[in-house]
Amino acid sequence: THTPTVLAFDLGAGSGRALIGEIEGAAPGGSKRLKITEIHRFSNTPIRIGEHLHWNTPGLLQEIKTGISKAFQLGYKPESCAIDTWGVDFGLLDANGELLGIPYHYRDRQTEGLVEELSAKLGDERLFAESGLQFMPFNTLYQLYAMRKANSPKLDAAKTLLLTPDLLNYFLTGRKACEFTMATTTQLYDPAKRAWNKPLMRELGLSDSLFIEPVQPGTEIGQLTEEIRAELGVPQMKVIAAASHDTESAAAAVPASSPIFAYLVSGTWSLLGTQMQEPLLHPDVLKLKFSNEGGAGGTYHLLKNIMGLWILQECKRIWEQRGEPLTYPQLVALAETEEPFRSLIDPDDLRFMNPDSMPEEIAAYCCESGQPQPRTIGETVRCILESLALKYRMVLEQAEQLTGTVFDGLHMVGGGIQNELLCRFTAGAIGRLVWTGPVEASAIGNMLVQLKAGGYLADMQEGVELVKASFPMSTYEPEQQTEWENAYARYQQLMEVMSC
Ligand code: ADP
Ligand code: LRH
Repeated sequence: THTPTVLAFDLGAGSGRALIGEIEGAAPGGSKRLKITEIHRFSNTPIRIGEHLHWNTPGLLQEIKTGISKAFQLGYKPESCAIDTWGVDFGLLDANGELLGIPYHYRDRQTEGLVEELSAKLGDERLFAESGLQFMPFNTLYQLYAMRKANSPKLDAAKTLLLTPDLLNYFLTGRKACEFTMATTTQLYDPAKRAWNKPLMRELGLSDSLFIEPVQPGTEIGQLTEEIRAELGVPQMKVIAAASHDTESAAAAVPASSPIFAYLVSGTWSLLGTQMQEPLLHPDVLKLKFSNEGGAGGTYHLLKNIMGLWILQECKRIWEQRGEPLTYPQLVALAETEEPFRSLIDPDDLRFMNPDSMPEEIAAYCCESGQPQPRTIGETVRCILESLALKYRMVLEQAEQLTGTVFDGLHMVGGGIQNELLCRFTAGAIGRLVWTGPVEASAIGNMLVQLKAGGYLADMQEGVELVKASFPMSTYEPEQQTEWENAYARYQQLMEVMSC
């Protein structure tokens, strides 16, 4: 029997992977399952050149090529492949269709101060009404404005802007396209008008023809170019637009039992939100700093970017540099035996976006807020994980307030769910059930869009059913409710004091 097979590339800010997805039992009457096999994994390390931080875009393309080669060498026959990546970042193409310069990394410091500057110039209400987004300093809007202010010759020469997945798809197929879910991360796409915000582009001195008309997830971009097929020795393969924003691919694979549910995509970032049919452009969404981002299958998602496990990743990197190379399980084990709630931080304080030394930044925050500074690695990790869990409670309650919904629990997906202590803490902090799985939600959501495009799924809901049938979930019950309630009260006070 024919086994529908697709290849998914999921590129996170920390690492990328290639996975094969196969529908087993696809014969009529069989019970269908999605089998996933990781065939390639690589790290995604930013490169500092002079003052700027960049992505290693050619290196990422090379890893994607390796993934394609491996798939065929291993004997798989994927009908299509698709790429999802982190949001907001882009490459600029010149009039000959060549890449101009090396794409910037969203943690590059060129956008510092620009959120305040554009808010003063244009007003928060307008900026929000025309984008529906939380004003994150790295949004495409601020990056382009930074280039404009720096009189970037690259920006002057640019004819087309392609967001990262679209750029990589272009390298594979020679076709320029713009995928909808990524477009909605730019802060230059107007969700009410469902169109690019060209007046705003012109007002900021940006060309209004840089952006291409968005296409929906599932659109066929093209086939691998002849050059790539010859280089890799592989046959023809379709390249499909996934829900190319990794967060939205992950959200499409949440194994929820009802259409209204809360989820947390846990990786470098923590994205906590809920699926909607329409963007919610109420002023309270602006006040509580939530985003409306386009999703797969015509959905919109109301969610908040929380700084996430980036904080732990950075500490791990610094400790490694200082001669203490520890694995995640080792770090978690150290935290587990530490004293609870010794010190807490607001993970979303912008000081944690890209400090020189994360452990020192955490210590400084604790000192300034009159709390004991973490002295050991274990104390630091505990502080990070408890603070994240408490932040999740705050954001979950805000999501309920904005949508008028009560969620019975929280679905967690992504690499971060391998941190069982964080999952336990989250259940404790929110005082409700936490369901975890799958770890590879982004790659799976990517596959679902391809399988639907191939005619193997009627709609995205059938994809969710397939996920439920194929991957086990774990459940965490809330523990130590009195302790967590007390910690939350303390946390709320801390947020008030530190926001003054
Ligand atoms: P991204 O796609 O954003 O790069 P992932 O979804 O791969 O992120 O998740 C990466 C995070 O998962 C890491 O920051 C780390 O905190 C966590 N993680 C990965 N492996 C483990 C593990 N074995 N135990 C605990 N946590 C882990
Ligand atoms: C998570 C993510 C998030 C974006 C950030 C830049 O990987 O895509 O949704 O805001 O990266």
